Amino acid sequence: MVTTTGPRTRSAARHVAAATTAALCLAAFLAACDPGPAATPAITPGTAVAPRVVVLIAKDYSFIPPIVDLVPGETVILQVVNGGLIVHEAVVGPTPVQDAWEAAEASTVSTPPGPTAVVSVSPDLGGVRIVVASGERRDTTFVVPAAAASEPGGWFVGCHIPGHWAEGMVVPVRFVGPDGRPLPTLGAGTGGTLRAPAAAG
Ligand SMILES: [Cu+2]
Repeated sequence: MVTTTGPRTRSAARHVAAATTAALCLAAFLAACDPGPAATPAITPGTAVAPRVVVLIAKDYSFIPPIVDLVPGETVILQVVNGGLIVHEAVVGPTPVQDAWEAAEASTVSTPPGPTAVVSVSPDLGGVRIVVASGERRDTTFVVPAAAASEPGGWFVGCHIPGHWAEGMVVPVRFVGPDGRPLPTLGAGTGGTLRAPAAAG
């Protein structure tokens, strides 16, 4: 058997070398461009003088957007729009707050149609609760606690009108810095699995 290193073989070798070089360049390019943790668009944190508007749209039975970005320490105007056919609410706060409202409102499950039943929770577990009738909008000014990102379990926006959380009316809060980069957090708000409130089992 005769082997040669004729023009075709040398040409193939050049192609292999070129392909290898291209692969190495691509790898170097991708390494240089590694974006790290997913970033959201930069946020200008709200202040007492110039609160940032955060729009939450409630539907039957979900929230838009699917993740709510908040900057610890900022002042926001929570603008809750109910685009559904029935009353909804937006409870904003950490897991204990969500659990408290779920338990409190469970007692209203058999109330007849009409005005929303009056329910309450311990003031230290109140968080922010914004009840909005179908087709209406309510604006609420809220200062995000500076230490919110370090609370275990994460923060959520949820609706606790009986059955609504279970239907899917809960979205996580993602705490981010002013540059839009997610902050280290102990909670599930950066994409972990949402669990049902304690009262719902
Ligand atoms: Cu609801």
